[in-house]
Amino acid sequence: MNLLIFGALTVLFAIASAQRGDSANACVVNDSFGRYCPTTCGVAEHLFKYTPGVYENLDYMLGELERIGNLTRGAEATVVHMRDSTPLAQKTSEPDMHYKRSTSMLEDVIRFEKTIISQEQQLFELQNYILTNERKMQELKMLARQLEQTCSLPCKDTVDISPITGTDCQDIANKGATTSGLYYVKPVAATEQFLVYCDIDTDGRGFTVLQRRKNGQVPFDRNWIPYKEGFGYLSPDDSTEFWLGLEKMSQLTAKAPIPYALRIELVDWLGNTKHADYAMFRIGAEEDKYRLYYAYHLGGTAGDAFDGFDFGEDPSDKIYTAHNGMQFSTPDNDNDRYDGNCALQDGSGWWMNRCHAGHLNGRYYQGGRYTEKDSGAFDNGIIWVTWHDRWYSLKETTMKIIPISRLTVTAGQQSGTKQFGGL
Ligand SMILES: [Ca+2]
Repeated sequence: MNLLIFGALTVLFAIASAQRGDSANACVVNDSFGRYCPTTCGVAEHLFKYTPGVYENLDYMLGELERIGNLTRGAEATVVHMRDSTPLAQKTSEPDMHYKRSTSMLEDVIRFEKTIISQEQQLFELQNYILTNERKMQELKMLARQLEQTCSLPCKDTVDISPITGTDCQDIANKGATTSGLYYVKPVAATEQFLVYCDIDTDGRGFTVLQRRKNGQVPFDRNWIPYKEGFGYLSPDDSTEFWLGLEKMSQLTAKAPIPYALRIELVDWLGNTKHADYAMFRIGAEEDKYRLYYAYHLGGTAGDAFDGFDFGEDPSDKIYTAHNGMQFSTPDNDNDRYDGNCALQDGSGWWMNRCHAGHLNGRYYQGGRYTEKDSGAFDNGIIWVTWHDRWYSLKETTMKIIPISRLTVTAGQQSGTKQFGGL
């Protein structure tokens, strides 16, 4: 643009100066143009006549061109200044004030936009939080209503305990008790009476229950004192798990004037029921670590796991897994015949040998089947290997005692309809 303007100006100056220079010369008439044609001088005269106007116009145009030229140069300078000052403003510590101000404003705008977006996000999250809380409150209100309905029913905080007492449950049944439930017994060797669950059947047999597993709600991973004193819950409807306690078991059996039979009842996860009976069952005193004694296996459908089991790994397996004559062991009181601690490994209390073939205080495994991975390498379930293998944990167990003379139901005794082993 610049070159074009200067070019145009140069041409105009050249024309103007040429015309002015020529106008000073006088016209020389030349007749050879003829009478009907204007002479050279006529043309010159005509030309001179218009010259002042042309000059005037030219001067005006020059002025205009110069003004435009000046304006263009100014605009160009501004553009150049802007172009040059931008990087300068970015680099120098004291940038152009306008640039600085506009940049700062822009940054503010961006910052505000970010803040707005962030706050919108926070609002969205808070709204969600409120909705979740409202839902939870609705659920809680519903639960509260359900609880109110439940609590409006009269609560039963007492248990009916029969006034009939005796030395054991058979004694109580002999005195006329016909229903299973909670009774106080006072064995000959006991200084105080204590509560037991009596399993009394229609044949008038009264079993005193020592141990009950049925749902895994009571942990059996306990130490010496709880196993001595007893733990779990006695309930009148046989709905809870418990361990009566070694001291009571010892009081019931060790110095009893009549020999006892131990009946073990087992239920697997298919609902099958089996049992094992042992004659002359008794539990020693605490000084002898509540040692297990029995005379022999009376029979039953579950096999004799207390006699040990040959797992096929070592011929000595059977001897080292027999339970008769074993002292009781708990994780904190190792009385087993193993270099290690069976009760600690299995997390239970039991008459451990090295270690067991029958283990009714083992860990409760829902569904029965478990693996070394589940148990930490040890067969620590509720085991009776003469029925199910040691990686199968039984669903329910009962250990109960009865005077051996009453174990077998004989004809003419009470209703007399059941035969031996009938459950
Ligand atoms: Ca040991």
